[in-house]
Amino acid sequence: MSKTFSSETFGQTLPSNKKLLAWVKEVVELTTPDQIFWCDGSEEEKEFLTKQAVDQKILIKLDQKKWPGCYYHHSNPNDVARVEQSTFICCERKEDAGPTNNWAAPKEMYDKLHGMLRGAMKGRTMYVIPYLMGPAGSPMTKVGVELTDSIYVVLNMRIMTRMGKVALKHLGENSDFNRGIHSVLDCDPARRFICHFPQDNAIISVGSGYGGNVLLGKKCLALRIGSALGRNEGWLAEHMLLLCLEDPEGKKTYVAAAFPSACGKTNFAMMIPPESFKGWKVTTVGDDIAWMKPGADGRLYAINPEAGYFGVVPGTNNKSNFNAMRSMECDTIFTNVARTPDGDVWWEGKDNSPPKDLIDWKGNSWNPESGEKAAHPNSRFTAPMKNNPDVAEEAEWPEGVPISAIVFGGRRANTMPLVFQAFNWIHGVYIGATVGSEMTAAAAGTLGQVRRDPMAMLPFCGYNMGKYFDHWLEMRRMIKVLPRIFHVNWFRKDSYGNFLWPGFGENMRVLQWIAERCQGRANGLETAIGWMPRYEDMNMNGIPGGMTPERFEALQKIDFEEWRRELILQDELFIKLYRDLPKELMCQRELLISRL
Ligand code: GTP
Ligand code: SPV
Ligand code: MN
Repeated sequence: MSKTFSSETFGQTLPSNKKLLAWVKEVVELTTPDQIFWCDGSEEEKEFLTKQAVDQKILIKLDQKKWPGCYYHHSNPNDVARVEQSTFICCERKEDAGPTNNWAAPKEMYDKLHGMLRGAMKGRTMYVIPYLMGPAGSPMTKVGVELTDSIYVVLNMRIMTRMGKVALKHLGENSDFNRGIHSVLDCDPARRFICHFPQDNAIISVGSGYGGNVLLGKKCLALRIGSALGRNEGWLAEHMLLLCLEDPEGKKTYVAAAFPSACGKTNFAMMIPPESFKGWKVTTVGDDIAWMKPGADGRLYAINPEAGYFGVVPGTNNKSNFNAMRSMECDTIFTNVARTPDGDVWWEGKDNSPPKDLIDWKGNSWNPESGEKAAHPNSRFTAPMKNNPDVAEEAEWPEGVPISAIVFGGRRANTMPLVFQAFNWIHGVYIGATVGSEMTAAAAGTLGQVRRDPMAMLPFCGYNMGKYFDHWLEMRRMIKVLPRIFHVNWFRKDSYGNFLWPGFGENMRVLQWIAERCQGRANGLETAIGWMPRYEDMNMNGIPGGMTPERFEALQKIDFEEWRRELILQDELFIKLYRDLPKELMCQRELLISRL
């Protein structure tokens, strides 16, 4: 092996784990980096790497008075979001990946990727990043090791995961760890592949340097590989936020919620209740991913496998998400927002006064008259979880939190009411399986188009979606105290195109109804689609702009013409999945039609 930086710079010795050493050696021989850097996760290492990143112009240092410990990164303009068309599940049989995933045979894909990786790190440094998904000491925690030639990936992974020595210690001599290889190559979209090998617990990502494509612990391990592991091991890996709601008597209710990318998970998880909700408090367990497993007491327990937030920036301000603003005040990496020459940052929706001399996300001076956005709509902040003033103490609990409610939601201008509750678990699985949402900038694709995004997992399920629904139905047998299931939509619009619901902190009103339904305290009306609150069942005190019964009726309206269309759209997914679709879901569909 060539030179190992950190053993010289920080006195770190190489781990003794033979499987790990042998695999790193193999990848070194394939990619031939000039140097190998074993990350230990220390502060000294962070300083050293940050300085290098600044010297290499990968990071720009922000004004340290305004933004202590914060840095800025421009990604390649061709590389600003996840790319679903380049994301593959590589298992032996195509039908195991299912009709909603891109599939390739493992051997062919390995050959192709190894060909691209051969000599790819020549002249570069290969960083070895051992990391944990989950709190140290949790029985649910998994170990991953990412080998990457991107210093930006290292600095992001050290925020997003528990990284370095802590992970090597957890791993010990065990050979059970996820093997991740990442190389930016020449960042050519034509040579961009994000590939998962569930049977080998392995990931290879090439040709990108951005977010979910390259921070391999996040979407690749915690969701795609994780969902496949969960199916075999009896748990669920979900694209869900986790929050703790505490009522004025101090009673805590834990809620998990799945909304598609850029549809409000971070905002809901960090919500601050309106003034009129005296004594109510929301704390954040997680904002993107939940791993959920039945506990010995029969309840469903969830951990957040991450240690940081990779959050959407545009639209974030002190009013919409106060805790996100606090989270990004220090030790944060900003990617693709707008900046000023003197080290300040700005984005659409921050405030109404863009500073003079703004430099847009592409690095060009920005002209407010150009009609172009200064910050990319999918620009992000990477911030440590502990920056959040309202982070839940439970985020570090190895056993996780017992879930009372599971909430599904999408971004829908019509059809979907503000909130309704499923009749039971199977009906809830049907509601989750049929979630539709308008596409957002979080993935390259057609903005605004409604597509089915079952359980917000369409881009993240690592195996056949039909089998995944089966797994959800199977879980019912393993959970004795079943969480109640709900559906929400913050995005319904009136005929003028304005949101009918104020959203953000005001979502507390919906959350209160949900929590009280779980406790059997709140009333609801049985309707064709589920249980719904009436106007008088929700606390509407002090809603900005007011909420009349008429407006609430528009929000909750079940429009039969819209639902007829909705059922046709649901059919598209069901037909695609027909081979493996559980009968229970077809049956739920028939029941819904007969009720409507
Ligand atoms: P990913 O990180 O991509 O998984 O996204 P996310 O689900 O965490 O979404 P996030 O909370 O970052 O919100 C995305 C966008 O939706 C932001 O621009 C928010 O301002 C907007 N948004 C969030 N909550 C609400 C809401 O209640 N109402 C409205 N109208 N917009 C919202
Ligand atoms: C998402 O797209 O759901 C994200 C951002 O959370 S990324 O990490 O890029 O996948
Ligand atoms: Mn996400």
